[in-house]
Amino acid sequence: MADTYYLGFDLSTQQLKCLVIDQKLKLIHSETVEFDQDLPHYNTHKGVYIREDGSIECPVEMWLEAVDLVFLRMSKREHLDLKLVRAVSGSCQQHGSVYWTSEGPKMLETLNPKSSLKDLLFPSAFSRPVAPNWQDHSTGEECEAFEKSSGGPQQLAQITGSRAHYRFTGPQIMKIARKEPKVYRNTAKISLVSSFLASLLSGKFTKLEEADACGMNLYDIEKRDYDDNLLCNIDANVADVREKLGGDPIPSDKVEPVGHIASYFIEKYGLNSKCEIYPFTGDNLATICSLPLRKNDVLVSMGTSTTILLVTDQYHPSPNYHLFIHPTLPGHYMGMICYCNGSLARERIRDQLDGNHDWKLFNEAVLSKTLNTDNELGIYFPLGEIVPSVPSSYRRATFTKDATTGSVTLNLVENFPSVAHDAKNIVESQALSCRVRISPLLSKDCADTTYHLGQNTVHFDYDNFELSEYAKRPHRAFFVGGASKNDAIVDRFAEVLGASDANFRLETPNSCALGGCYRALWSHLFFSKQTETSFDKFLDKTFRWGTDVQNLGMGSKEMWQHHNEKIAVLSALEATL
Ligand code: ADP
Ligand code: XUL
Repeated sequence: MADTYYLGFDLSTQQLKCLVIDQKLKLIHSETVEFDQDLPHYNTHKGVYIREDGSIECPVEMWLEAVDLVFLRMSKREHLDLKLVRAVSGSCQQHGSVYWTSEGPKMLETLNPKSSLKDLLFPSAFSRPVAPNWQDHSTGEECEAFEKSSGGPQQLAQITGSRAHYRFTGPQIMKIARKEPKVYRNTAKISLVSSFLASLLSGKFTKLEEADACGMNLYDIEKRDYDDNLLCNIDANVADVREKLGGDPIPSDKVEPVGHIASYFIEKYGLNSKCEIYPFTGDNLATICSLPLRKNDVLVSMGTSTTILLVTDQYHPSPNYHLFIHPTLPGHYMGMICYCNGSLARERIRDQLDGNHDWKLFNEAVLSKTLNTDNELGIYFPLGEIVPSVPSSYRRATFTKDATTGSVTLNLVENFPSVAHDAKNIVESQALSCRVRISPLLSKDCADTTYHLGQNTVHFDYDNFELSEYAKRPHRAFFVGGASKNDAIVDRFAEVLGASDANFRLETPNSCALGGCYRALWSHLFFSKQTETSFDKFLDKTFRWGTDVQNLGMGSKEMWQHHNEKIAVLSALEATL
């Protein structure tokens, strides 16, 4: 069978990347345009402009130029025949928005390949030359208005999957409507960055994609419709706001191309007129599509901060994390939990143990069987934390538990006997915090019935559950990011999370773009009736398990049970923050 190719784009903050895979998921090519380096005339710093009032924005013109440049470079690669590309999808930085004039969408439909996207579209297609970036923090007043109009953070999270956030698109559009009324009036359509790129490639204005639309504080996830009350924050003329957003988003369970590649790209760069464009989504959502993640699987990303992504069928929103509609699995959601205090907090303890920044002593402490921390627990937040939502704080405690009632008595202490205790305790408490926050998102059948946690009620964030709620184990855990190279840290995390089926470690340097490639391939096969398999099963079957992941085996069940003893203690210790 002749090879066919699938493109996955990633328009992130600092670069535009395009990966090419074949039908067997083999990576054929990777092309990147680095904004600061390759397009220095925009004078961006790490891809953005930081304004005096603190706003953070990206030049739309630069993105147009980047799209031409990435295609130009690919069209010159001898081993890459762009005629073989059957389908395209991808992902973009979440929450950013692009503002079109009424001419803009029409101009997309008549792109002349003799010119460039930038010269053809800029500035007249856009009512605003810049797009708000997810790092922007300038919408404090608007966030307040969003929470007030819905009854508070918890109610807003219940409706939209998240409480109000500066970066979310609803508050961002509201700010523009208030502070730049002329721009808002001149805006006929608004795209998310993901639907903007899909629009460029298909040569027509493309609706928002539903999973990415959950990052706006505007979309009622259970009703699967925009919430009029929330839209009202932008403009009382709700019908007009809906019109600007292009009507209902593209439902995530609809597998259909938004169109074919625009003739501009066919004539200019040699793409095939049959090449289909599938919806683009947000980068975190695409990351879960880059791995064979199924319901109750969890991805632990151990970068500077710790981010947990998990696939769930439980709609249990919280103001402390995010739920999005899953981009490819009908009836499922993606949970995203972000902790500020990940690697940096561990590094501080490492450096107290070893001034040369070596992890050896830290790791020995984490794995030590003789260092007894059984009646200790510590919380280490050098930075203010999101989950739980508290300012910078440290707590160390020893505890006793009443054998009959299970009630916990804490004894707060200044220090443990040595810093080695802190090393062991920080990894345990970070992992335990992840564990208790993912439990309500795991299906009921994840409960380990061989172990009884007891009936006492414990409090975490906005939840008061019986301890037994936390007897759930994810099916599989995937560890990625800088600190996942560290065996001691990963072993302990795996032990506390207690995945029932497997633990894996993998490198995901290109995860968002790869997720786009896989979505393009699967969507093409599904739409053309070459497969009836769902996305997760398809990827599970075709994933290169032998080469792309390292199986870390199973954690010990005894150790998982051992850490259960500290759930009520963590709840009590967090109550002191
Ligand atoms: P980001 O995506 O946030 O830029 P990375 O995924 O590259 O970050 O991870 C960077 C973090 O990984 C650093 O803060 C560092 O502490 C941590 N890290 C790197 N190597 C190790 C290691 N061997 N052991 C523990 N942590 C490590
Ligand atoms: C997610 C978020 C960031 C951006 C990065 O809510 O704001 O992860 O998506 O591109």
